[in-house]
Amino acid sequence: VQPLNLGILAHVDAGKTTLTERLLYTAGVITELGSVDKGTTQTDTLALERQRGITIKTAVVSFDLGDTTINLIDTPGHPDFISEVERALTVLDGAVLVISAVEGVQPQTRLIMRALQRLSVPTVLFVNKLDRVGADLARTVAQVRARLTDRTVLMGAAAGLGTRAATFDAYGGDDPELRDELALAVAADGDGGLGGLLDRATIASLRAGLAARVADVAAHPVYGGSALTGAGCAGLLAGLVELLPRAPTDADGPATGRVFKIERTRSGEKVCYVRLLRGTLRVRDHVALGEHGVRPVAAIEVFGNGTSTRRPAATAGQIARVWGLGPAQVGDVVGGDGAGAAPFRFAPPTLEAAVVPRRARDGVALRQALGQLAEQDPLIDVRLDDAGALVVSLYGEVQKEVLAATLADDYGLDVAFAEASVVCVERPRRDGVARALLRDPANPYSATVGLRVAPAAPGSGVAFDVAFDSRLAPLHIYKTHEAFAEAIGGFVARTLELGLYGWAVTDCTVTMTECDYYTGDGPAPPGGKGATSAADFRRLTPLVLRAALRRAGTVVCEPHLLARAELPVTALSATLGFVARLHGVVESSTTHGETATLAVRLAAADVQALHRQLPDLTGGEGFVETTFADYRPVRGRPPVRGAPTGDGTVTAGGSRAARVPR
Ligand SMILES: Nc1nc2c(ncn2[C@@H]2O[C@H](COP(=O)(O)OP(=O)(O)OP(=O)(O)O)[C@@H](O)[C@H]2O)c(=O)[nH]1
Ligand SMILES: [Mg+2]
Repeated sequence: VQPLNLGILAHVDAGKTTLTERLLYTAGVITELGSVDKGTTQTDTLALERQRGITIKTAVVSFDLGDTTINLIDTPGHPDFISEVERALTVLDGAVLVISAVEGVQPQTRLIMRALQRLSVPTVLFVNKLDRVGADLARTVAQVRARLTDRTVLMGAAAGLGTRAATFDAYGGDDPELRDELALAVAADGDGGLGGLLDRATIASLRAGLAARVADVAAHPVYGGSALTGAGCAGLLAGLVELLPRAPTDADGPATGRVFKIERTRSGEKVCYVRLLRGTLRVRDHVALGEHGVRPVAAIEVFGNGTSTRRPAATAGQIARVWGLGPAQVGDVVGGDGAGAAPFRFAPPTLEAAVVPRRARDGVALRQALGQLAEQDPLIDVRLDDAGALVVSLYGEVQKEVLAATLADDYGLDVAFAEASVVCVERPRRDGVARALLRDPANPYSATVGLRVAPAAPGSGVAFDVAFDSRLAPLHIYKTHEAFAEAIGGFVARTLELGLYGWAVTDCTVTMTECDYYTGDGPAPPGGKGATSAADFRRLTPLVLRAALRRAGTVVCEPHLLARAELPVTALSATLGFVARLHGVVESSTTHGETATLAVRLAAADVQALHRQLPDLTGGEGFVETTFADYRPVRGRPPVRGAPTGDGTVTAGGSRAARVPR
């Protein structure tokens, strides 16, 4: 059997979980259909998910169809849980992007489609909820073509829209409509290769050609239906099996895989969900876990045939639940050379909030619990602030409530969150260079380190490289040039977590320009310094880097969001006035009959004000949705996090030094 790891992705509430349930039912894995509204589905299994009717964690269910094992990965759509989607994206062979035929293309739909395209994940679109009043397939497809991709191929025809009896029948055999649809796709494709398809004699070869184009992410088949009534779902399933490529299954050699989900069993055992990319993973294999060392695999379960079963091994393409990988974190690469593809990033969390236990004696337990939760979701990023309070990074209010409820339900911890505040970043203003020399008596450490920090493109993150005479690398301490560069790069990354104003420094390149050491032979450096050790580099690098950073100076930047508001036309001018007072930039403004749609870029700190004011401005008729846009320099005085020293810098004893161990 060949695995097909298939992600179900969409804006919140589009019907992913309902569709997952329906596909399981259609494939015969379950004989009774669960419902999100009753809290009885296969994938929304957490108590919180059932109470709230939203998906919070990625879940895997599987079934066999012919010679294919389909692993369905149901993801959350709420923007507070976008990091779950981020991780799922790295393990997919294909995706179904669900779009509601009533709401149409929504902000998260676009965000996800862009990510799927960037990662070259073959994607089929499913226009759901054809049974709901207001459903419109043609309008939705037109929106898809205008806002997502013009490489659509509509795979069938709908009837009875907006009623329980709505249907979607997939084209088959020689349906001329399919040829017409392909002709449209050809026109959009230019010389991309679809042109040749139309001339082919048989519909079979035409469809095979389409599958090849889907695999190349050059065409997106569009199916329609209703996950609730089941209309169109058998056709969708057949289309997925026909048109999406299978996972590569090269089982030779040692295993490489990626951890995309971690859960704890009732008894507290840690289970890692690993997508095998290459090779074979066996029980008792010792596997490398990136920076977390080497661990023996204690047990393996492989997904297939409706469940996951104990197996002695898992092979490339499969999804396995793996026991024994103690220190693993979500996102880790298991085995292999460690050089997995760089993880895909949506937006970082833009908020943080202090969390305190209501019972003072729960402090230690709270730390441990947050440490465990952070291992399942590295972006939770727990740290201690200067006042000794635990601070967690957050995407939004719903995530905050979910965290509080999880701490209460799973750990028996009653906590209070302070109001969330916006997390800024710092970017270097210009190049800054600093060095400390081995033979300088003022340098207390037995090493030479020279560093340059330079601004880099917005959104590029932190890069580290070396540019000194390679003969001067201390290979008697670090063995290889790579190991030395990795060690210094690690010290650099940790130092940059705390910039001049207390925020993390990003979008820069740090270059090691000078390096020297003393082996203990020959003339000793002044000040009675002994032979250079790893500790000298570990302690000196942060000092030099902070000096370089002070010379470069930094600009504090705050997150900006793109807010999309819908409101009655009558409320438009009042809303525009309010947005202007918040220094928002109107990117577009359109009206359809009575309704106006506004796209506005705003500082994240001001978005709350818009949320609060909108009901008043629009008589309760407006709503607003936001997505992360970018970071922009703060207007006016830059906010400082941590204890300021008075010279525009914060004490290095600030928060990051006191990271919670995981
Ligand atoms: N009428 C109708 N309702 C649907 C359909 N599919 C889903 N729903 C309803 O839409 C709501 C959301 O469905 P879910 O399956 O939870 O949507 P989701 O995309 O998984 O939501 P999140 O995981 O929270 O992002 C529920 O009330 C479903 O009953 C459909 O085809 N027709
Ligand atoms: Mg769901």
